[in-house]
Amino acid sequence: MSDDLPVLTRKTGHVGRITLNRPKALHSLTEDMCLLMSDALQAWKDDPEVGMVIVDHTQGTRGFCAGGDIRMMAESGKTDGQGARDFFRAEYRLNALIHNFPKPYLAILDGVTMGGGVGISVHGSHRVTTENTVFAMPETGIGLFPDVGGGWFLPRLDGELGMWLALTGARLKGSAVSAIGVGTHHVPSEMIGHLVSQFEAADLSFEPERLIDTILRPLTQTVPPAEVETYSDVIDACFSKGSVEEIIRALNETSSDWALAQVKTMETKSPETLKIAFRQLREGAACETFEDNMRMEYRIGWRQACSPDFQEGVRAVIIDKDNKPDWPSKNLEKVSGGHLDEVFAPLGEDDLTFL
Ligand code: QUE
Repeated sequence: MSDDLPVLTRKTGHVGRITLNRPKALHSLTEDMCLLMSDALQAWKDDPEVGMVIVDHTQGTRGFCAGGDIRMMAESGKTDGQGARDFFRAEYRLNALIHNFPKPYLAILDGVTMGGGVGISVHGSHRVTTENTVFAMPETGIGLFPDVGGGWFLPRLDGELGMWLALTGARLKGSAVSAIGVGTHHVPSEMIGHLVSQFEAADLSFEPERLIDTILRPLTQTVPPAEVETYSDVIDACFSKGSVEEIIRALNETSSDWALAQVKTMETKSPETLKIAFRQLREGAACETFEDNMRMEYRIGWRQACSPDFQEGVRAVIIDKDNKPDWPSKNLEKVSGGHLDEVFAPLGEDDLTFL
């Protein structure tokens, strides 16, 4: 193991350890990081010495994983977008590997967990949150869409919570992330070191699931309902509508200040990707397999890599940081169904295949 790799992998006891190590970019994922993680998981899948996998980030650094290599993708999108597509392919294959991983896979979300960071955690069996967890799927704010399996897990959260998260990019903090089921266990940050040591010292060769549960239980706090759950009725009534325009109309027709604030937030997002995300979540809800959903997302990503909205979103939020995108797609009315059909169309020979 070399300390300067962007992902550190090693076996300690019966635990396969993956530690994200790109602190300057809040551990956001590059294609190399996805490939390193995939190689480790492939090796550990059938390794009898490995009873579980733990994913975390280097101690003393901020963030669990802030997303993907957005600057690279935007640069690539200025030309043919091939670099972005190669990244998506590596990342989505990793997401599927985690979804299908046959052993306990525990991610420690002790910091910012957005986009790509959600994709390497939410599809595993165990997700530990702490008071430092900040969760979001913020992609519609940069002209991307809530990928990494968002089409799969978001519509499978309670009611229309996932549609709300996708369209507003809302951030949830601390125990709220476990309250809505994105996390499975809420543990104080100061106990994480102790938690990992216990896994490392455990004999996981027999019934690892039960032993992991026994270790986690005494450190897990019961969590109060998330504040957003106060608004479940409004969310379910409005975000269940048949289009983004109808959702906005329904929110505007309520007398709730909270609902109006959601409209204001959605008005700052890319109109093109609001409509893409809406259709992605509805189609993802109907997908029978995770792989079908990822194939859909790869089709979208393939086109969106070269979208002018993506260029402008990255300029406004990541590069210039003025947070004032002037979206080329203009407004919801101008984003046609025909354009969406093109974004979602099969890629023929280029369709994503899973090994
Ligand atoms: C949407 C995104 C990302 C984002 C902000 C968004 C994303 C991402 C980052 C990010 C944040 C801090 C860093 C960094 C990247 O921000 O994917 O390198 O230091 O990686 O609104 O999708």
